[in-house]
Formats: sequence, structure tokens, C-alpha cells
Amino acid sequence: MVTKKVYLALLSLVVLVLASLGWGLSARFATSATIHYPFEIASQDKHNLTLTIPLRDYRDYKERPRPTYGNNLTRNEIANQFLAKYSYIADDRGDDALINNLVVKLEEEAASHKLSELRKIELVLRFVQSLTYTTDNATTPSYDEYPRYPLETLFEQGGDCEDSSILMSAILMEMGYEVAFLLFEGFDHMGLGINFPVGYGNSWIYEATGIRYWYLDTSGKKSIGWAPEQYAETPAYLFPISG
Ligand SMILES: [Ca+2]
Ligand SMILES: [Ca+2]
Ligand SMILES: [Ca+2]
Repeated sequence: MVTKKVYLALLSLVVLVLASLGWGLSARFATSATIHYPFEIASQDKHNLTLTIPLRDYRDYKERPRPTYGNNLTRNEIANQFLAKYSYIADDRGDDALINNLVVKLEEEAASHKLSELRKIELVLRFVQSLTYTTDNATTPSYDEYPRYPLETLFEQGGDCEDSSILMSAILMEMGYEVAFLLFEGFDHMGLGINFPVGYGNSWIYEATGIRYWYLDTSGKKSIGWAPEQYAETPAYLFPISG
């Protein structure tokens, strides 16, 4: 009789432990998303990163209001207004742990493949370019421009040119680089400039400081330093974000 009681007590203890474990696990699965990012530099040169993003952080960013823009401004003022707001989004503190984690993984990937500094920047560019290009018209039709916080772009695994430029700037700033947003004259495309001597391709000079920024086309397929042909000779508005 005693044995049976002990047996029952043990059994209920096991059930309790299992139930609480199960609850703990399901709660854990429900609070974050684990996302894999396969990407390649060439067909023989494949990479894969994994990030875990807390759902609460994603919801928090998603609920934040997007910037509004003033009227009756010159084109120069409009460009500055857009890029100043994007720079706040790029430099938000709420994603520091995630961006740091991503940078650690990218640095490890670069080190294990013995990449030069130039190739490391190319690795970051290819990672950002591998995200799906989605237009604001399709994903956020109630906004003319919907700039995404870096965490949103990572979670949704896509965005348009300002979203990928914002994400790439956050990564490169965390790596210690000086970067500038680069908005082309027609306001129809943007990318990122990096103060790193790529030595070939397209670059633009920020006149106030004389710093040359080499171009990174974050939403296209161009390699480090190169802009799509239709923008290669086009004037652009520059907005340094760091340094
Ligand atoms: Ca940040
Ligand atoms: Ca847009
Ligand atoms: Ca966007």
C-alpha cells in the first residue's frame, strides 16, 4: 500500500515536472522567432546566419509611428529631412543587442573564411542584399514612405532601398565604420556610402567635410563600390550618420 502511494506521488511529480517543462518550452517558443538567413557571395561561396528575435521587440517597433514630413520645402531640405529621420531610425538604441549579435556573427564568418577587410564589407553587403526586395506600396500601402527599423527589416526579411540602407548602416556603424546615406537626385533610389577606400567603382564626396564615400547598393545586386548604371553619374544628396 505504501509502495503504491509513493508510486502515485512520484508519478504526479513527474507529470507536474513534464507539464511545467512543456509550458516553459511553449512559452519560450511563443516569445521569439528564430530566423535563418542563407546567402551567397558566389555560387561556390555560401553562408548562413541565424538570429533569434524577441516577438515583443518586433511588435514594439511595428507599433511606433513613422516620421511625418513638412511641406513647402526645397529639394535640398526635403532630402535632409528624410535622411535625418532615417538616421534616427538607424541609430535607435532598442536593437543594440540584436545588431551587436549580428555583427559578432558576421565578424566570425569573415574571420573563419579569412576575408580581407574589403571582402568583409562585401560579405555584409551580400547579406543585406539577400533580403527580399518589397516595395512600400505593396507592404505598407497607407504610407508614401515607410522606413523600417533595422529589427523590422531583419524580422520581415525584406524591405525597400531605404530599409536596407538603414539596416546596413546600423551594421556598419556597429562595426566601427563611418557611413552616409546617399539619396539620388531624382529621389527614386538610395543606398549607402562608406568612408573606406574601396579604390574602384563609384564614390561621392560630401562637400562640407571633403570625405569620399564609396557606394554600397544595399537593395540591388551590385558588388561593393558599384552603383547601378543609371545612377553612376548622377548627383546625390549625402547625409553622414556617424563619425
Ligand atoms: Ca541600435
Ligand atoms: Ca520607400
Ligand atoms: Ca520602406
